Amino acid sequence: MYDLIGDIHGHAAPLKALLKAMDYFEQDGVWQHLERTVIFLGDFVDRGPEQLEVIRIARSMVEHGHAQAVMGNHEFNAVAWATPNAEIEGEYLRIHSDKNHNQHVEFLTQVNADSELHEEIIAWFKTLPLYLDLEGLRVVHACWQPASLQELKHHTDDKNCILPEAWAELTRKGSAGFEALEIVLKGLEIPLPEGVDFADKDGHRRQHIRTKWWDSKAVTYRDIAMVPLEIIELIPHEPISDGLLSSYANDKPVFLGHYWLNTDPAPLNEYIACLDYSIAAKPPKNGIDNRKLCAYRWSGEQLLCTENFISVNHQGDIVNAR
Ligand SMILES: [Mn+2]
Repeated sequence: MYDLIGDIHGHAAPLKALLKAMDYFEQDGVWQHLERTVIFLGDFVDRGPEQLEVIRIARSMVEHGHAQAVMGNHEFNAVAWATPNAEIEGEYLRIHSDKNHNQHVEFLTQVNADSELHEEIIAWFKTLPLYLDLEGLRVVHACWQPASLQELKHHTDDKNCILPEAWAELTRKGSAGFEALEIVLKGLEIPLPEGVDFADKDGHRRQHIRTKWWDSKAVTYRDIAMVPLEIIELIPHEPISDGLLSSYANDKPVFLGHYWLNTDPAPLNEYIACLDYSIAAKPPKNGIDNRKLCAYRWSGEQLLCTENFISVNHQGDIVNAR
């Protein structure tokens, strides 16, 4: 059975502590368990201090059959950053802007950009599937939406890995493949009703909101919006237009990462669990440090429960274990 691990973002020490807490052990450089295997939810890189060690641990587990992994938006971006744009001389599939560079600079420094190791890691990222549909459970970095997964079938092989020739199309803003990939790796955004917008924390006017797409009870835009508390009042309490959401079929549990939660670990609902508890967030200036690396120990159950979460903090202490 599977132990699912959320976004790590270069924090190897909590990763080892979490593996140890679940009775995994390292043998000949490969972490393993006698009866269980890991599924990583993506976002191995960017931000944290030990990104190469995180990749070494995850990759060796995958290559020796002790883990599976899906691609996160940060791995997708890392590949696009390193891939020349065949149509524009000197450009890359992910533009080397200051903003994109800042987001990726920790990785580029640690890996020594353009080194052999960099190339090798990018090659490994390309082997990560966009999602896993296994017996009894599903795994995707941000959003399980059948229409988007269907669209992505045009761009992936039979293991759900991006085809070599599809990278250019999937990075082309506005293409059907790009839009589908955005949803799957970064979550579902929906447009607000005609004429409604709000200012985000940087003062930018926004006409779209991130959604809690898993909330099948949400009726209004405000119910479904995933926005900071100070902004929620600006989102209208109007019924969401038809066709913007497709509620999850609730026929199999789904595991996600991506959402930087900072609550106590618990499923989002009986069928859906997010395991990203913000291990890579900045420490709070005051108040309690709630940053955790989180796992869910799945043993075949169809209804997810809080008792099966286990997480560690930056000190490697187990918090919220069963
Ligand atoms: Mn992510």
